[in-house]
Amino acid sequence: MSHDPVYVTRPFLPPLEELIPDFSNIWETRVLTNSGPYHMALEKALAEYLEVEYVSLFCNATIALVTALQALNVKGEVITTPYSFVATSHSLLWNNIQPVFADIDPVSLNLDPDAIERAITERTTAIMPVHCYGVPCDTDAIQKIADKYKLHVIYDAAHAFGVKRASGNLFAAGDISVLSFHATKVFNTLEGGAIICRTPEMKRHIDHLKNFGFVDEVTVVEAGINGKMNEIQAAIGLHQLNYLEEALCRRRLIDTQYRQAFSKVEGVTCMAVCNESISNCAYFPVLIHDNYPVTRDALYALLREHNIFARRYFFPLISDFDMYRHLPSANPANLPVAGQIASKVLCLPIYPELSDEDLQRIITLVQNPSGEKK
Ligand code: T4K
Repeated sequence: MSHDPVYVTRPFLPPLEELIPDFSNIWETRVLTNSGPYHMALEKALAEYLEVEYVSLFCNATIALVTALQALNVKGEVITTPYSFVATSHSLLWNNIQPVFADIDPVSLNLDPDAIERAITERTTAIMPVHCYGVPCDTDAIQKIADKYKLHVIYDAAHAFGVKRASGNLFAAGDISVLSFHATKVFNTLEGGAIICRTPEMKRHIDHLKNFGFVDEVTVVEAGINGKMNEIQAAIGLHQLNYLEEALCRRRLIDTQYRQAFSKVEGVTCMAVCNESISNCAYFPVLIHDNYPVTRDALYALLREHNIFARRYFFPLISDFDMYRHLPSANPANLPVAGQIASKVLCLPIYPELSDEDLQRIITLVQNPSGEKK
């Protein structure tokens, strides 16, 4: 029996008919972009939802990361994780900053604070950690290091929308957090992103930087970029917010079913459940160990044969791409944990519309990759 393809994710969208009145309004008013009413309303709604004061919307998280570094005037070297999507360290290169890779913690898969401290040199000016898969970094330990060495902290929070933490708002950590609203994320505006910062002055600065550096009609103060989110995206975002809790609930249900199903499968481990935070279940990574009947790549291929497109996020490590490999910190001996994890990880499909039937097919294949009758 052939099945429709099942991808690692499928964007959630509100019903089209709900969007039409807003699209009609945008058509009528011809206000398409440049901080129009939907843009302003989404910034306000997100600030409320995220319980933060200052949100600046962006066209995507990559441009937001580039802009965040400019807003803080970061130069020299920045310590970051090799276990992420390549946009994290690309944002450093766009600012002529040298990425310095530090190893990750084997449980959270986020930057290991001890490794951060070991990587500091006199050229270090900032730390760019990632809340990988939405799992919060050890923000207290990172802030201690930042305070001790007077470093900025820019969190790449691309995966973290919707994560709630008991010990204080995750997005209040560091100087700046950057969110992604890409189609593949828990909350999407097709493409999109946002910067969360801590002061009105910083928000003003960021808003100038995302609009070419214009302060008013006749004054340009910096080489800003065009990082603005348009009105259609902002309108979609406002509707998405209404469905967010429902979407998160379905994700959590799938997460629980995977965990139960794999709890007794030898050679498969799921990410530890973090009691300190409520997960957004943005991804469902599993680690495939040597005592599993087949290799990680064989399981990946087996799933593909069944039209199921799991992904090896984040393999290869950023530090293993040719363009980063020459950096001294990219040496695999410096990144043993990240190297191990990248060779074992497989992200299984998780999204609100994943059907029970498809979920069961995935579970059965992972439980029994050799297809033996049991
Ligand atoms: N920092 C971190 C830590 C990130 O993970 C990312 C992005 C960024 C920064 C930068 O954020 P943005 O600038 O994008 O806002 C995807 C996403 O393109 C990327 O946004 C994301 N991280 C990364 C982890 O995943 P690919 O190359 O794996 O995407 P793609 O096109 O293969 O999509 C994966 C699956 O999703 C497809 O097989 C099918 C499904 N899909 C995808 C799209 C785009 C859909 O069903 N519809 C769609 O429109 O990078």
